[in-house]
Amino acid sequence: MKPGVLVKYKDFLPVTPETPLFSLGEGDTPLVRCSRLEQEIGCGELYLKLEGCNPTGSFKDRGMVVAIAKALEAGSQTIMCASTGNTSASAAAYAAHCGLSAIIIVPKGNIALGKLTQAIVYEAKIVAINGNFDQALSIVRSLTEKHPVTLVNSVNPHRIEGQKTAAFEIIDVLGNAPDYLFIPVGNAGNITAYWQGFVEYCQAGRASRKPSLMGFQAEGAAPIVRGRVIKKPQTVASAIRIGNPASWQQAVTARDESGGVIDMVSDEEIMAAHRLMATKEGIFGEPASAAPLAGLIKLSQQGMDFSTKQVVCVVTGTGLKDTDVVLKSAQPFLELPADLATVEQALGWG
Ligand code: AN7
Repeated sequence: MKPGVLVKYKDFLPVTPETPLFSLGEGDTPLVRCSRLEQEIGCGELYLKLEGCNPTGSFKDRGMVVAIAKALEAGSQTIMCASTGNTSASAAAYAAHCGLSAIIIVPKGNIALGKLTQAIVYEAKIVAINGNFDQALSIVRSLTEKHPVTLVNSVNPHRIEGQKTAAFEIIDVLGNAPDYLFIPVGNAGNITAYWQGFVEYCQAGRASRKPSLMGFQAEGAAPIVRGRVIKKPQTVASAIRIGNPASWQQAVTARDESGGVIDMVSDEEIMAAHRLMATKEGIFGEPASAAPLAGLIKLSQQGMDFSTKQVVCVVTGTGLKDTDVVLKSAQPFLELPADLATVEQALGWG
């Protein structure tokens, strides 16, 4: 049995004797060496961290298990979040596992169907608003101040605490921090969490260096890159369709302290990387999860030399939640009668 994040990293987490310890199997996700992409890009060592292998299919489970444990410890009965989809899926699952009620607010029409399906099957109370994620988060912040409900968005510090364990795992596997960590940036909680994790592991003597953090937003939803709130964010990567990130300042700090960058990639670059990840390595991430690889390709094409560098890209969520985006642009495939000779001939062996 996998110990889960709470048990495995309890010495680094706000776990007290009163904190309930449970797990849906989050954490300990694969770090996959991608030699075909290394050749394609001209990268010394490239690893993809498959966060889609978490129980609800995204990195959110690492933070949610801690946030829910602390909510239980505090005697809370209901949790609430705004979400572009993955946070709500994770919140609803962990709430169900622990017998809590979950209320989620999502932007109508801009959440991948797999994620909505998760919230439905776990029987969260779902509110779809005619608005975007930023508006949903603003509503949730007000409601959780007024009512006895625990907010489990990443403005809840326990979420960040749990999510930092992904940085620990990378160091545990590689033996030290990589040169670069590429990561998508939406509400900016995860880049904040990774930086905290790398800093803490260094302080604890588990690593002798820290990586440069390379955050990537989508071009139509790039408030940090542009230095202003984006009122109507747009991108094919619905998970990071966020115009006013809650952890904006923390992300800028992570960037600056790590000597990294926060840059942006176009939807075309995201989808090209999404396809490359699948066809070159057999890894199916959701569009937002392809932003880091798109960023690595962009910087490499701009002349940045990664040929002697060790690079980790975080694939934050599984592609199975957002099949629409693939099927919409899919090439037609063969449809034939169930006849040996016909199939043989169509495959060119006729
Ligand atoms: C796959 O679920 O904001 O910068 O409400 O689902 O920590 O926000 C999701 C974000 C990257 C960005 N990749 O992380 C939500 C939500 C995937 C995501 C991000 C998200 P943050």
